[in-house]
Amino acid sequence: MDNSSLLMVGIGGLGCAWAKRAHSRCERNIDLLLVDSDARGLESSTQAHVLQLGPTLESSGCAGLPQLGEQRMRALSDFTSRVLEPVELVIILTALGGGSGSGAAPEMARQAKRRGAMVISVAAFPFEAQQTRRAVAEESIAALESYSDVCVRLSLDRLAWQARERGVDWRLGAAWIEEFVEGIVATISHLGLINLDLMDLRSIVSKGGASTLLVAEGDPEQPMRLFKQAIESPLYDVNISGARGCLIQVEGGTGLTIHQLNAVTDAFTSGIHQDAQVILGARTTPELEGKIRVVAIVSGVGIH
Ligand SMILES: Nc1nc2c(ncn2[C@@H]2O[C@H](COP(=O)(O)OP(=O)(O)OP(=O)(O)O)[C@@H](O)[C@H]2O)c(=O)[nH]1
Ligand SMILES: [Mg+2]
Repeated sequence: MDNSSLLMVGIGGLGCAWAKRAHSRCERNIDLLLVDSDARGLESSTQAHVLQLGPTLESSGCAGLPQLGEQRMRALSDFTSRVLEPVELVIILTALGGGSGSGAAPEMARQAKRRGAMVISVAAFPFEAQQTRRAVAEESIAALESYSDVCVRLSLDRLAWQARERGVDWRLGAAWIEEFVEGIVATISHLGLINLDLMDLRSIVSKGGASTLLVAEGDPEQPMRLFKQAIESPLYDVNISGARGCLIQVEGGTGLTIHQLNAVTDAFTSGIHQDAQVILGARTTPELEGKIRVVAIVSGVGIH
């Protein structure tokens, strides 16, 4: 797949920071667009499209005003139209609760959708203690979900907890997000043994209901542990038990066996609806010798 047909978009301060780091791990496979009102967030060491929201002379944010973020994003639709021209799939990364991300992310998703692209959004929720920001986030996520084919909710509390475990600053240490996005991009951009493509993805996400993504990497002989790792990630509370659709892409080293493939597929689909549509893809890559990576897109999910 041509990499200009995939676009990663970081929106707002944290969203841009995460997108830059995630992009540096898969830059050959996906283009990058950074959107923020604060110029400091837009500097990038890799090649990126850059979009500053609003007047360029001030380097402040949207001061927690999502309406401002949305208006400014709307005003830039000529630019986004050009960037979106060849794009088939957009992955949006943002943290909600401020002005830029909460306002501009749903508008970006709306513009991408209107141009016929598929939209996967990864949106973090503010800390429990930040009640005002959480109210802003609740409103924004409803709009973002309505314009996204898959919307993955993350919890900043869980991300911060995990960063502490790894001994890093939570703002910089979102390694989990990098791995997660890298997994998605690798899955979508590589051709598999059993070939999956965007049509398969569309067929799964068109099931209706909420959708989410699970990503895990580890020992191919420990399928249940991989599944637990995916479920216990910094996702917002997700319950996949009633899911109606599941697309699973498994990547392993050249030693990947059919037995391992079946075991991991069983682990990831054991709890979903018995009549769910399951689409399976697999590929081998020398980079993953002795390891296995699973990316599952689950649709028809209830979020509690
Ligand atoms: N406690 C704390 N939370 C933060 C901090 N920075 C970001 N956050 C959280 O992350 C969310 C998103 O922050 P940003 O990405 O900086 O917001 P933005 O989209 O750039 O929004 P504006 O700066 O208002 O335009 C906020 O709602 C907070 O919940 C910080 O320094 N301390
Ligand atoms: Mg900001």
